[in-house]
Amino acid sequence: MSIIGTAGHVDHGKSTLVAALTGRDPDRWAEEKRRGLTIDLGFAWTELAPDLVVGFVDVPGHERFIKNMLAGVGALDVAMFVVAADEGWMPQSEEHLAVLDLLEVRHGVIALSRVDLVDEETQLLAELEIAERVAGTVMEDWPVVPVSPITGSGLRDLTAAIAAAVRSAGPSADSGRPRLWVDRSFTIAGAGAVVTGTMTGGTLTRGQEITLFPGVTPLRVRNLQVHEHDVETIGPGTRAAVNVTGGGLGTIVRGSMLGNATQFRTTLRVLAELRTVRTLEAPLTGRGAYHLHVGSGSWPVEVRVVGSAAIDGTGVVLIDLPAAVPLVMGDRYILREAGRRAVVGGGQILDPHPARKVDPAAIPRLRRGLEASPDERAELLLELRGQGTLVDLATDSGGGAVTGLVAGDTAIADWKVAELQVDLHESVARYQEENPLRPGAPKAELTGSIGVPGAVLDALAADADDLLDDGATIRTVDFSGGWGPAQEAEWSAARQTLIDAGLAVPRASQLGLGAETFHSLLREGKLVRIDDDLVYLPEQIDVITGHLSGLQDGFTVADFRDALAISRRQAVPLLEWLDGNGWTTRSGDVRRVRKRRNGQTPGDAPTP
Ligand SMILES: Nc1nc2c(ncn2[C@@H]2O[C@H](COP(=O)(O)OP(=O)(O)O)[C@@H](O)[C@H]2O)c(=O)[nH]1
Ligand SMILES: [Mg+2]
Repeated sequence: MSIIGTAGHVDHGKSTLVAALTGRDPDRWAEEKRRGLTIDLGFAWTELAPDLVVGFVDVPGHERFIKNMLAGVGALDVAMFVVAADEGWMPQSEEHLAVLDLLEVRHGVIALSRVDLVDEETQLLAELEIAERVAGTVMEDWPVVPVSPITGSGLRDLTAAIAAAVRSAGPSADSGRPRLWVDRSFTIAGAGAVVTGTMTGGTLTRGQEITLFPGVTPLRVRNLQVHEHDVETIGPGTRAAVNVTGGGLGTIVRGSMLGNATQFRTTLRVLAELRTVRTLEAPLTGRGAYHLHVGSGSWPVEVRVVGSAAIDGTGVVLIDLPAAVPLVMGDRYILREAGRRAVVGGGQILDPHPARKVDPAAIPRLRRGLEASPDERAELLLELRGQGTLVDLATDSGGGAVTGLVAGDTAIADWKVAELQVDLHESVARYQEENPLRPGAPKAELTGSIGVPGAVLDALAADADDLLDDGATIRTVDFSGGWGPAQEAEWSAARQTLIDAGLAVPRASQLGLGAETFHSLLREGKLVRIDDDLVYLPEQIDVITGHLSGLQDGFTVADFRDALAISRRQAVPLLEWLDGNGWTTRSGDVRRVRKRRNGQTPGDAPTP
């Protein structure tokens, strides 16, 4: 199915033509009927030719309602541009032409209406004027069809011309990314919230889950209607009413959007290419009060011109939005200046999440990216950003996937991989230099200093032949642990001190070991820590546990101290350590041995 949008100056006969073509009056509101003036969007449909059902979105032509007009033309396949033969080209003819041109609505017809009111010469002049005005625009090759819905003349030709335009436009594209910009929303007692809009990009099916943007509210499609009939599913190019249910709906406003949560994300700033309209009075600068129109929505925005002071022709702008809007690369927009009360330009979104500082070199690449496939766009965004999550790259590019280094949910551009490898090697080297006795740089520290998630760090380490990843730390393959002659000398002196002391060893802090050396010895098991200030060699621990077999059940700290010829300073922490390691158990002031060095527990029967 296809959607045809009307366009043209107020009172040129748009609504009358839609009514004549469809048999349905698109002006819905009492006020519209009373004043004979379209204020808001109107909708009608008909079977234009056998098997060619089309929907019409009828827009207001009055300049005051341009906002409503723009809400209706965001998802058009084909346009019916109307010029009254008796009035000729008027301001909103020009403005609506600019809109269709900026949105690149490629297919359509020009209805030269109200021909019953003019003579042949005036009609001819009107046709010449139209040809002049549309030259060089999207409308250049559209057929001009003289018509009068009042007398009925030309209606058959108009129908045929629209049918031909619809056929040459082809079916609305299905990219598996359903998107419906809400242009109306209301509540029906007993059914709940209903939104209407033009379906693009994919399908919606009764019962499915869908998300309302910008709030990212999960909803369920309860019912679907096309042309006032219930349907199971709607495809692209369909005007539909969608009955949704879900928590916290509140009021759904025009400019909201239905889509999949995994396929769209909102933004507050976009980088966009901008083409100004040919009627622009003064070059476009950042100083105007602008409104951005995308889909069915409009937002007051701040505009900054990038790379020059002003734009007259084409340029690039950064647009700051006052609220989150789900936008992707390639989305088309219109910019209106409230002060001039006029459409001043429009174009396509280049990057829905631009870098804080725009790189001028990125702009021509992004512009070329507009012609590219979603996959190519995703690669381009990755290339420009260096890294990004797969979901963000897919949503921003309109469904693209990237190749190359992917770690967990993060993709990294090749140049960024090279840069991160340099960072990683530098960080590891620095760490090893500053902590020569540690086993390597802890990963938790590296993820912070390099600024990547753990999965990326792992992938980088796996990729580097000269790095070793032991799970907790990363070190260079040639890292010896930095155990030099100075540490060796400290250690052998301390070891001798311990041996010379028997079991009555000095305090650990008096062994003359540096903190790094000390911790390294503990880590390697060359020293056994009993408490903060007491250590033994492993062979001394063997001697101590060997003494246990000589002790009777119910031995005291003093018994233990005397048996080992040590002082209370060593005996108390040693016994606590023995308790903790299952050698002894304490009850009150006395202990009993649970385990002896020969492996027998005291209660075991003696082996024969
Ligand atoms: N004589 C004549 N009047 C027309 C024709 N088409 C529209 N009108 C009248 O022009 C006025 C504006 O038409 P309308 O469809 O509301 O214009 P719109 O603002 O473009 O939607 C109405 O009074 C119509 O009856 C036509 O072909 N011939
Ligand atoms: Mg109208």
